[in-house]
Amino acid sequence: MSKDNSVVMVGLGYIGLPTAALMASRGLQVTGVDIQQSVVDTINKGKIHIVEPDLSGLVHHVVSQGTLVANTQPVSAGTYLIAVPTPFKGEHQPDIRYVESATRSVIPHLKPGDLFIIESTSPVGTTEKMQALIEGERPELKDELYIAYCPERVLPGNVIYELEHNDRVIGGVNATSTAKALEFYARFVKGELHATNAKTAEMCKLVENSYRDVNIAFANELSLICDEAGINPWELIALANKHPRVNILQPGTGVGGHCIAVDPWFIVSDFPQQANIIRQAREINNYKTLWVIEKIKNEALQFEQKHGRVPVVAALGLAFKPNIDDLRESPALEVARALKSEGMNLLVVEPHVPSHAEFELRELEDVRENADILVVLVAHNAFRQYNWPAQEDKRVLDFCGAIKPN
Ligand code: SAJ
Repeated sequence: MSKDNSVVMVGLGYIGLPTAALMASRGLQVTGVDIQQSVVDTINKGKIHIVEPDLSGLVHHVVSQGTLVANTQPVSAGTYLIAVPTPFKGEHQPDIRYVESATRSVIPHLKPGDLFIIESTSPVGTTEKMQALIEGERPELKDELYIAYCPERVLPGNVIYELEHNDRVIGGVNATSTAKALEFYARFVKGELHATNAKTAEMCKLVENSYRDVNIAFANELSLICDEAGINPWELIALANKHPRVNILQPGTGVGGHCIAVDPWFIVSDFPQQANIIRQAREINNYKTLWVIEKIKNEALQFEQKHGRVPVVAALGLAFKPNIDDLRESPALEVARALKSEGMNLLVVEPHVPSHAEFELRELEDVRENADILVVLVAHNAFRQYNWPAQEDKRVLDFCGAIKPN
């Protein structure tokens, strides 16, 4: 492997494409594989189909120099990486069908000495399952391949930098596999590489996101308690965080994105007896979004009773977190949709996207003048930094501590 520069990356999504492009810019010859012809065509034109700062220029560069080529089928290579989605099936059960079909797609190309690495977030034991699948189909390759798991841990919006600089946890199915995988990542990762076994590496990824989910749930639970007690939760948290060993996260509209609201269920579903705090954290963070919707509905009702007309409600923010244009699995979007389906007179502001299929997007200035109730759903800097004039006549419900104390 060490002299073989060829890599196949199966899955050209939010992780696979940036990783493929980074490897291609560091002297590796990469074939990116995606089942969608349109994705393959877009990339081969040097363009991208996802939103991520700095990715477009990098992909354009490596495609023009010929070190990244996209294809709908794998080709023969020295290293195979799998970065396909692991969605849910049924009630929060992890579905590893795409990891399995990606693995099956490379099996005919495998030869002794090849390195096979799974990066997709996966339930514990997946790497060993894929090893068994490969060895079942190609028994002659038993003990001839290097097989490992290495999760990515990049933050959407900062992927290119973090792919290169974050530490990586690398777990092989045996010590030689771990060593081979370490040698491979050392070719393009500047962060430290930490060796372990496959199961620990799989669990490590799930634990990282569960840790964050539990800590956000703590903050969200505090915000519900504070609402009852008449205390500003952001002031409270800022003060508590002055303690040298306390670092509480921020309450908000709920937890969105593709990772933190998903990965903890992989632990809960496999360890239902033990994973109690992890399950409750998920439930609290999901409930927080419903609570926000109820709060807004109540406020609108009170307005109607007082003024004899339905209020104009402005929803500020649709993205799943501050200062990005990513609306995937966004609690703010869920709130806006729920208000719209209630027939509310709704104005929506999302400064990070040019347009939206379901909502006509407005300027901040416009809604500030015309709305009766302002609800802040995402703590975008654009809202934080806006010069909000004192307006006695307007109600402001700030669910993320962006503009004024509740
Ligand atoms: N959130 C809060 N309060 C906070 C922090 C976040 O409500 O104090 C909310 C955000 O608004 C958002 C959600 O949580 O809706 C998740 O945002 P995030 O910035 O915490 O995380 P993601 O989903 O963008 O990325 C996470 C990262 N994991 C960790 O920080 C442990 C990233 O490193 C992972 O690579 C990524 O998940 C992934 O792909 O698993």
